[in-house]
Amino acid sequence: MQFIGLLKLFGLIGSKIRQALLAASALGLAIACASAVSAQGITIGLIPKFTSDPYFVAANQGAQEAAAELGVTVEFNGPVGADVTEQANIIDRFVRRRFDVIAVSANDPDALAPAMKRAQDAGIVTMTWDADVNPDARSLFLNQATFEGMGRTFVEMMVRSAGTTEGDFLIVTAVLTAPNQNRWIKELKEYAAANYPGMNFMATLPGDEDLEKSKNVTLNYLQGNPDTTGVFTVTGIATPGVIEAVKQLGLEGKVAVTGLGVPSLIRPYLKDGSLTEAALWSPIDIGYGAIYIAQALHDGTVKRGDASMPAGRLGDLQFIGEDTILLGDPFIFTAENVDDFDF
Ligand code: RAM
Repeated sequence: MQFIGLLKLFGLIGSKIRQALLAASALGLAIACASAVSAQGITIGLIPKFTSDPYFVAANQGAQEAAAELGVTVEFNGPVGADVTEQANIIDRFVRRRFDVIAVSANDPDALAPAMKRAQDAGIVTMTWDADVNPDARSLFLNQATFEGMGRTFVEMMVRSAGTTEGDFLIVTAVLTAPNQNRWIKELKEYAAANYPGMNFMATLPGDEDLEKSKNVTLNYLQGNPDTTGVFTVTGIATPGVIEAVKQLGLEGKVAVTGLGVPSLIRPYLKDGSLTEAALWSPIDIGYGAIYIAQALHDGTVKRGDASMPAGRLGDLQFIGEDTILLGDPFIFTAENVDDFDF
């Protein structure tokens, strides 16, 4: 009886200490002497571009699911807004706490590379998911969809949404340094040039991963350019903001909007017809897959140049190129299917 009571007491103390460690790191305090390494399993730091986005909340949900299956600890921590300096600070804190793997979705491939290399020098495995850093600053990258496929998807969705293959178009992006958005923009322009040469790309404006800012840059632009045919939104959080701007100016039905969309953010617009389609992959699966890759990298069961690796319920994930693993194909949401998704 006494023994069980003692165990309970220790269990309680253990969980209190863990909570305190998590709270301290959330406040941005350096924990000089504490190690987050659990008795069993490795510790993985999962860093999103920013935390105030249901996309990244869902990624953490998938990561925790994988962590439970693998018996590892995943600490999810990122800046509230898309701030690369704060991402670097979080990496440095994870290094001091001697994490085993650091897995990042980067706001800037160059600015984050020095912190990733400091982690490598400390013997920590570094990897990326969703948005890459320079290849020498990480081992593997988990890409959500092929870059070419994304370029084609954006343009074909716009052709269907706008009902034309020509005109003047605006792109509203994330931060101007975002590696995945910059590559998608390059690919969509190349695809359009090859297939629909009447599409003119007039401007690319950053909404800085902020819904209100995405709305405001669109309002300002469309006030001066009301004959715009369509707006591409190449980051999830921008889409509702851009549609709100189009509605506010009474341009609905005249200026088409399409791009990436997180179902929970775009559902009302799909239902009221102001958005006909938007694409995404499963953010839950990208978080889940990232943790399987982190564990395999740590164990040495996957390396650059492999062909595939097993990732739990996702089955075998395929390599595309020697250091990139593919999650899958983007999925297109419409008013008919959006209720099937709960992220
Ligand atoms: C935002 C981020 C992320 C992107 C999604 C669709 O959450 O920019 O990198 O992949 O949108």
